[in-house]
Parts: sequence; C-alpha cells; structure tokens
Amino acid sequence: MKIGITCYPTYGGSGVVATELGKALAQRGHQIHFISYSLPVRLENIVGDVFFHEVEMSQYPLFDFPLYTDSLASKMIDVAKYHDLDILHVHYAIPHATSAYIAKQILSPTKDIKVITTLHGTDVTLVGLEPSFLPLVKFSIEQSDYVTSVSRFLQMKTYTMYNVEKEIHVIPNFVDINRFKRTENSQFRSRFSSEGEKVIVHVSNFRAVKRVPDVVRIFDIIRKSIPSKLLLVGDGPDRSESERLARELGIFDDIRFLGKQTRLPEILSAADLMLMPSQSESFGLSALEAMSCSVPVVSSSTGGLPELVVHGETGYIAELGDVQRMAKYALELLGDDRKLELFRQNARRRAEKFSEDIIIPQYEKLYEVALNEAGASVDVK
Ligand code: GMT
Repeated sequence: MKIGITCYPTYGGSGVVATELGKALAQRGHQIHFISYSLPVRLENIVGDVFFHEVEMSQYPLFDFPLYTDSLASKMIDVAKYHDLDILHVHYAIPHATSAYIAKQILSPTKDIKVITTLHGTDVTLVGLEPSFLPLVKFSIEQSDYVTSVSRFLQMKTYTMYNVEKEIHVIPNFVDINRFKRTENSQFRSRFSSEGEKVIVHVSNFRAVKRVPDVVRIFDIIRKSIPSKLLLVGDGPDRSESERLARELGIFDDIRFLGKQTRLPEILSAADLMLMPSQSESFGLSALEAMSCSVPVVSSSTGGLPELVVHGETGYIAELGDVQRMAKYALELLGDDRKLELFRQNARRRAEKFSEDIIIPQYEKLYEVALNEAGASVDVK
C-alpha cells in the first residue's frame, strides 16, 4: 500500500507513534510518505521505501499567522496525486483530520483516498474540548473513513464528550521490543549514581499534564529512606519550575536534568523504577517503553494508564496527586530486591503484549478494510 502519514514532528507521543508506525510499515513492504512541517524526531535514519514531504508555510505579509491547515491540505493533495496514495493516516485530530478532510473532498472527483484518523489524547481531552473547536473536531473525526484511539479510555471519552456516532477502533501504542530491551551497562549507570544507589527515571515533554513537580516531590520522599538518584529526561514548560522546586527542597544534586535525549533504551536500562504521576494520559507511551526495558512503573490512575500498568504486578497505581502513596509504593518496591526483580520481569512480559508484531498488523488490517470498504463494523484485532 502507499500510505501518507501526517503527525507533529516534535517530541510528543503522537509523533513518535506515527513515525515508528511508518518505519515498521515500510519494513513490511509498504511505501510510506511522511507529510509534516519538519522531519519527525525519530525519522533520522530513513530506511526502506520512506519519503518525507515538508509542508511549507506561506509567508505572505498579509498573514499574521501561518496557514498551517491549508498548507498541510495542499501538500496532502499534491503528494496523494503525484505519488498515488491509497491512504492518508493522520495522527492527532487537530488540525490534521481537518486538513485530510479538505484534501479528500478536493481529490474526490478523481481519487477516493481513504482517511484514517488516530486520536492520541490531548487532541480530544484538552485542546479539542475548547468550545469553539469542538464542532470542528467532532466534524473532522466523523468525516474520517476510519477512526482509531490509543486506549479504551480515549475511545469512551470521544464517544461521550463529542457524541461521536462513528465507530472508534482501539489500537494501543506499541513498542519495538528488540530496541527497547534492557542492556546491562554499569558504566553508564555509574555516571549518574554510586554503588548501591537506586535510579529512578521520568520521561516526558514537561507539560503541565505530566506533573513533573510531583515527580520531584515523590523523589524527595523516596531519597529520605533509600539512597537514590532521579533522572529527568525531556524538556518543556515545567522544567524551570521543577528545577526551582528541586533547589528549594535541597535535592538538586541528586537529580540529573538530562534534557531531550535520543538514546532512551540506554537511559531506561540504567533505571530501577519509572514515575508517571500524569494528570491526563490517554495511554502512556513512555511507560510502555520503560516497561519494555524491564522498568516497573508507579503511576497515577488517570486515563488509559490502568490499561497498561497492572497494579501490584508491573508497578503500582495511585490516585492523581497522591504523592505520599506513590512514594510509599516506590519505597515498597525499591526496598525489596526480590520483589523488584519480579516486577521487572512482569513489566517486560506485559510490554511484549504491545510489541510491533502484535499491533502493526491491526493497522494493516484496518487499511485493507478501508480500501475494500467492507462492512461498517470491523474487528481489527
Ligand atoms: O502530551 C503528550 O504526552 C503528547 C501527546 C501527543 O499527542 O503527542 O501524547 C499523547 O499520545 C501518546 C501516543 O499515543 C500517548 O501515549 C500519551 O498518553 C498521550 N498524552 C496524553 O494523553 C497527555
């Protein structure tokens, strides 16, 4: 198949999922055309039948703001026409599903391109709920040929909050379990921690929904009982506040703010535990990647996290904002090496259920169904 994939190219789960999906599909023999405003972060080494088409923004002096939706739709039309695309798969509804709808309509006299929209999270739970956006988001979702969401939680949210009547197929996030695999590298670990210390990790884009200051507070409690270090991976609006809090609590020297990193499997392999106290998390891709590296996760109970983290087996789940309880769970695990080892193994086994080999065929099946226009109700599993 010839598939166009649109996503945000910056650090963020939806862009990562879209990029990894495209790379995996190319390996399975499909031709992939990424259509985005810059090269997606995980697309550095393009292999296989993969193309990148940059969306150029018009800079005419009359425009105070770039016409992203229109420029994207125009590029989609161009690529679909000249590369004879079968499918446009857009990740993150706003405004990608709208651009795809425009492209589909304009192409319709000569080409019946199928539009698949994957809902990732804040496009539905936050940004899309803004009253002036809601009708547009609802319309664009409903006009897609097929819609997927990354968790049952997000599926239900979309049904109830947007009153969407279209069927939403749940296809969870996935992970390359061969790349995200624990490798013992004590040299790397010793750069951050001393012998006998535990290493805790958090990976995110440091937006308010991630509650990074909660990570710092949980760590503050942990380190009072167990010698440990905290690795904070990523960057974003809440980084300064988290650094300020770490200084205020007098624990800055025990925290490494690593910023944006690409060598995630290596960093995760150096960790004993991941903290994810998010306020909203439709799936929790970073948690899955950690689990794939045999790192148990202590998380909040929000969104789709309980669909991934099995309480008492692969980690623990606590109420949103319950810093004390999350710290208690972390201490329970970090203070018992046998339990920690068991949770590590459980985490890896759970992650294997979300491996590319299991999830990518679900997308392929949906594409095939879309192209054959078989039945309204499809079981993609
Ligand atoms: O806010 C983020 O975490 C980024 C966001 C995105 O769309 O780029 O991530 C969302 O999509 C990921 C991939 O499907 C999910 O794993 C994340 O849980 C989800 N984030 C939120 O719902 C906050």
